[in-house]
Amino acid sequence: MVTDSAAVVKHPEGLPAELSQLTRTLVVGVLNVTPDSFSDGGDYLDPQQAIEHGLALASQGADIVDVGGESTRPGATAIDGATELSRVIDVVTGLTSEGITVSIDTRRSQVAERALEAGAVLVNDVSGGRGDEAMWPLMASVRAPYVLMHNRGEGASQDSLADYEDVLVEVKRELLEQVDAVMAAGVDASRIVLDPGIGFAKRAEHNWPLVHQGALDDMASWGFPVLLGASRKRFLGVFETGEQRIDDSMDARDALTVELTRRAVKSGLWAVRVHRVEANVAVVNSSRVALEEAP
Ligand code: PMM
Repeated sequence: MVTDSAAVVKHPEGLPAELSQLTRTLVVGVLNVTPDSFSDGGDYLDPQQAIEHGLALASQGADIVDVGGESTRPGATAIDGATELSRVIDVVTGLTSEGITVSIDTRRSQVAERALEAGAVLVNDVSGGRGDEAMWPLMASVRAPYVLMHNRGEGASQDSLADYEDVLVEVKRELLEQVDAVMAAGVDASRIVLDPGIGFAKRAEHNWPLVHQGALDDMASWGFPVLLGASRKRFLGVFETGEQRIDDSMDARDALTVELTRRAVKSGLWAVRVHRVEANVAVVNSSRVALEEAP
């Protein structure tokens, strides 16, 4: 029996059958193969170490391992497509050959295309299609789902673009405008996943309202599967009032991330993208237990 403790999720078309038959929120594990991502930069730059970490995320219960080769942190060093490709391609191949379900976190069509050829099942584009004009034609020609994230610009310019009167209304409007554009480029609506882009062109005062239960409920009604990527982000270090938390350790941010996963599950969001997989999987599963045990 379905109660409001966890809503049934909507999947995009084009996912492998093992995932699309699940009725719960999926857990996407973060695997950054970069020297400079903010929380795990440099940890997995060696392909073998990256593959081992990806296998560990999957064994902890990640439904998808999201491999990225370019840091999106404001101020991160820009790299070219060849460098990004050389970081990720062996890792994607190594994981898919072990039967792991992989997504590719890239704004470059060239990287997306090679990763799909190497067995990745989804393209996660934090640029919302602004990073490479060949991305949408590529996505129109393949079956894989496409994560379209809200963003207003690239790199260091992002902070100056964080200007909102009503962040939820504006994020929704801007994302749906991008949906129209990506569909006009030939991508089928059924393969689109939306993402509010927590931390992208947004400060803490914009991120917090986006993760209120009511806002997540609203996102779940936008007509598309929604992915939430709040894990370990900087805004978790401050209260909603703007006051700094005394404990802003990664452990504290992980604990808050788990709390947000609980909300995402309750709202029926499609997936959460997280660094600490085990604790988030536990929340997803305990919500399901509550669901199954409900009278
Ligand atoms: N955040 C980051 C990278 N990729 N992808 C999606 N879809 N949504 C996000 O919020 C997102 C992302 C940056 O975080 P990281 O450096 O911890 O990976």
